[in-house]
Amino acid sequence: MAEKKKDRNLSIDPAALEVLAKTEGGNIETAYQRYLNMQPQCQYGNTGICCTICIQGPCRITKKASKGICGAAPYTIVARNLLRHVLGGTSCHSDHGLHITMVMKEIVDGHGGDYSITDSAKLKRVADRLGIPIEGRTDQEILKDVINLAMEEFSRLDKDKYSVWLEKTVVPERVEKAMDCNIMPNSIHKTVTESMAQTHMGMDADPVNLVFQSLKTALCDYIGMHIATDLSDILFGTPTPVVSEANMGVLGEKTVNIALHGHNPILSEMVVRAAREMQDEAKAAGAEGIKCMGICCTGNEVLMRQGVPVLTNFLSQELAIMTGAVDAMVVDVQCIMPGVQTVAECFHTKIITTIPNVKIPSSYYVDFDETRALEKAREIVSIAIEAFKERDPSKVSIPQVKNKVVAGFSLEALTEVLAAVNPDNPIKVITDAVDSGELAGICLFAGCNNLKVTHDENHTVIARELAKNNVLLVATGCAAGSFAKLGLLNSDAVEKYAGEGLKAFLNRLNEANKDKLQEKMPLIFHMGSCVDNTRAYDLVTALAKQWQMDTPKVPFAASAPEAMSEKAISIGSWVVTLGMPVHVGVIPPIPGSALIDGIALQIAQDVYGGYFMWEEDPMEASKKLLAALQERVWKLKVHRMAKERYETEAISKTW
Ligand code: NFS
Ligand code: SF4
Repeated sequence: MAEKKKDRNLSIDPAALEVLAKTEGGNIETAYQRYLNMQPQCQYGNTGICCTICIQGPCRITKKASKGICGAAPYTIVARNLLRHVLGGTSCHSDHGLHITMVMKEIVDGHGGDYSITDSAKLKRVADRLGIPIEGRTDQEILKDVINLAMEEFSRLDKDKYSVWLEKTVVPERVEKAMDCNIMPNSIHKTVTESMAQTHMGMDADPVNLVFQSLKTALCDYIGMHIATDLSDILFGTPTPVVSEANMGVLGEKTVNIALHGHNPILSEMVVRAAREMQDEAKAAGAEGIKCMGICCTGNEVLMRQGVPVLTNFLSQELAIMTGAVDAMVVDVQCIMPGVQTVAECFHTKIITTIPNVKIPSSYYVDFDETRALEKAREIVSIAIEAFKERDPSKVSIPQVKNKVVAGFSLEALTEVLAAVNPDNPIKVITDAVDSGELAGICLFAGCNNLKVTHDENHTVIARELAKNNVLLVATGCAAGSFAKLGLLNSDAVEKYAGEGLKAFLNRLNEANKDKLQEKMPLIFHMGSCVDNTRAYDLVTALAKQWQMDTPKVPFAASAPEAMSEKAISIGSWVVTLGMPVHVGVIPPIPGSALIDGIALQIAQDVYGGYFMWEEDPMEASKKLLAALQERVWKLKVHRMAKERYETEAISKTW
């Protein structure tokens, strides 16, 4: 197995391959090399049957030792590890949401500094959805209530008061389901504390109880993410269609190049603003100006709202530095490989960490104090300008690879595009196209890169296959990063890869929007960063309402073809809980227990309508996703016919 992995292509991204080829035989180490050094990886850990919860361990399940030292069975160990993974993801997303909440609390209290409400219409929409009065009130008054409620979503302790953000954003059947299964969260912090306690040595040994708690925790992930997206839109604006470009060719030979890496727009928005103001300083240093560009989800945030180009996605973050043309890499939170610092030390690049709980030894640390945000952002840009002066031209080698990107499809923006076809009921444009057979369903591509599979390959192969079969595609996170880099987020890709039905659908949108939008529709709609998976799920909710069905009948599937992080596991878990089939292209550490594996792959469907599919082969994965969509389209049709024939309401709670 390890040998096979060594022979495999490392990436299908031509820019990444170019950088890798140049350094082959050189001494700069990257994740691609470290992955090979790591082979063979431990199969106990890989399948989930290694427990390190207490320090009598590690306990591995073998033929000789069928239980942990404390007597924990494999199903307990796998389920407990799963809950710990979900906890990691949930905490990360919720911490991100909380950070934005607390910055906005400052606005409420009258010391927002450089931050203020940008999108008052979104504020009103969010408030209205949450049941907060908006009539005759100022933005400041409405925001106060929204932020107080957001803070309660983290801290509520009463056992009979439940998350409002969850209740108000999904269909009522999903809330009922969560209540029935006793997984409706009171609040994020309460659930996280419960779950950490539940996974301590000598606490819960019941695998089913642990799995249910994983789903409850995953719902907190959804709440934290939804808060992050809603508040980011209010603070920085709801994305609208934007044209940009992606891949390492966006690096300027003569500009100060600042890579924005991480997740939270609180920092990156300010750096983009400061960079725009400081062009003259860069010129005084001999540069032609300053260019910002994004990596990972901070990249997605500033692409969506500011049109900032995409430099690369997760796996190739170190390779971007190896072009010799990145002057500063500014990072906030999550998915930052510590390896970037080691690579940066071979060049003039400065790694700038900014957040108290994300530091890297030897990097620059600029404490990003939000009360002095713009001043701090200027300090960061100044470091980049200084670094530019030290750039060694003999080390610069920029792959001339870039592709046009049309992005910015928040659900609001997508709805507006659809409204050009049907102003009275925009979402019906999609449901009609599915009902008529023009579209085979909708698929969300989400998630990361993972060296266990070839970089970017699963993403692209599955997307092209689904497009050929007329599936409407939306994307977030590093999946969207892959598509951006490899030229799938533009209308040329529609010509190349879309089946006839999808083409006809997108052309109808083009025709209706031709006076409004400068660009034609892309093959895949980029909905934003990973927290913006809630935008994609809001689309599911809108479709369910239009079809008057609970979500398990909606022909919508999700795929994380190259899942890597704990966040991907928590997202996948709430997407399943909220009724969707989820394909994962890298098998998570679950199959070590046949019971837990069976729950994920099958039993989940009986309870929630959603379920997981593990499939590493991209062509097989495409077939499974298409089959899952087909089944739902068929059920939808049967129910509609029953409804028409017997003039009854469709039985919305069965599937
Ligand atoms: Ni999502 Fe976005 Fe990328 Fe994965 Fe990391 S950046 S939050 S976790 S690797 S998609
Ligand atoms: Fe081993 Fe039990 Fe400790 Fe886990 S909790 S390490 S199974 S003794």
